[in-house]
Amino acid sequence: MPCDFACRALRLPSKLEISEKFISNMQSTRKLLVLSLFLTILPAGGTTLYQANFNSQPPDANNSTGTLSPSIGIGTITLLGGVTGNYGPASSAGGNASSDPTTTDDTALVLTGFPTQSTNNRRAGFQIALSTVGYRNLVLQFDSNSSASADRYLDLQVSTNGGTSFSEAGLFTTTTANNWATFSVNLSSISALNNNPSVVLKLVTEFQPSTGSYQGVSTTYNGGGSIKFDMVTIDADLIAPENPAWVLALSGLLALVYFKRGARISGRFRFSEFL
Ligand SMILES: [Ca+2]
Ligand SMILES: [Ca+2]
Repeated sequence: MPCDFACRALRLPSKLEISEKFISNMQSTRKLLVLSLFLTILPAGGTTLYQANFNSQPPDANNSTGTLSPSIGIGTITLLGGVTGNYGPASSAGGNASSDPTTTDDTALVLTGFPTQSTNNRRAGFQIALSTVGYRNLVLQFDSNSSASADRYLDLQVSTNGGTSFSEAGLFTTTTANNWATFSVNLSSISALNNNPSVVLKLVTEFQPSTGSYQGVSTTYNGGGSIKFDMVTIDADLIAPENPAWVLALSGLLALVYFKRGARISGRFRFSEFL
């Protein structure tokens, strides 16, 4: 309705102006309510916490050079048990390739110099030290390619105290030589790995189970065999931050105001008009 003389003199808003302003306020209230509820129920989602593709950073068009520095995230690789680390191509003519999507300068970590037969069980390989603070439900995945005389068993051990102690977490078996294969293990059942600043994952060669000796992939074991690694990846779920008390309180207050005012005008507006 138009504003009459007295209304204009006092600069009072008309009923129409009041209704428009009220609707605008209600719409703003709805947006805040939706935002606060979104903050309250923010879900966790999978993400790559760490990845090492061993490719040079930046690329140098030479797949015999590379780096132990991660391509994603933060973590430190250390070689164990006296093995020698080199870099080499992650693909070869006539053979398959690792899962690294890089098409040029695709490099793998190549470990050689493994223990002589029946010595240093679960000692030779490499480890990754990293923090999982803010993450949970870890999944380790890696590609490997072993020569015929390399040990066929890779043992995964995990530490939740910076390497002071380790526990068994998986055993991976390779029976086809010179073949890239992808291995994966879900570590979500080990809750101590979650949100932990001192996680260490260790991949080391292991004797054939229940025996005291290594077993070659497809021929007699020889410590001079090699094992290549690529795309060592740790995926995890981001831990949603707990909403502070004021967000929860605001959510409740906005909900109360919204529905109380909505009920008061229920005869004039439908709820759907605010959606
Ligand atoms: Ca390179
Ligand atoms: Ca690579």
